[in-house]
Amino acid sequence: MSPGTLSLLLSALLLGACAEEHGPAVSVTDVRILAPMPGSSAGVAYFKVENRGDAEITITAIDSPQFEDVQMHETTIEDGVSRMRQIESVHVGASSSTDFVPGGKHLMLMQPSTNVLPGSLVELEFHYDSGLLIVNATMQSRLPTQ
Ligand SMILES: [Cu+2]
Repeated sequence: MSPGTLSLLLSALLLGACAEEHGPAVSVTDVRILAPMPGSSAGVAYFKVENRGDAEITITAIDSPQFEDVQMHETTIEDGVSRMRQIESVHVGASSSTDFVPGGKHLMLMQPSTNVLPGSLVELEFHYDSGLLIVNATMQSRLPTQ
């Protein structure tokens, strides 16, 4: 083996280690899935989408095998009244993150395809640009708002 070949091999190894250390560019963390309120059939999910990459990503859809209808929504206050509307896509800038939180962007989980109860595992499939990210979280029960 020539010294040149050896140094090429070494740099390939170093590059590999580097890529592993940085992990995936897009991740979803702090996932909270809440069961429907009494009298409602829609669950809700909150989470943080983190984009450590150097290009903006666009989330075009989020699906779940446990629900027939999953919609991204955004709550806004108009004339002192809280309203929510469906949003078709969500952008997450390079080296940035977007939060889905109560009172802001959130995910509505509607028309359960199985008997989803508190304690059930729910899978969320995030479709963005050419990527797909799957996360699982346990549905939590919640008390009605006071
Ligand atoms: Cu909503």
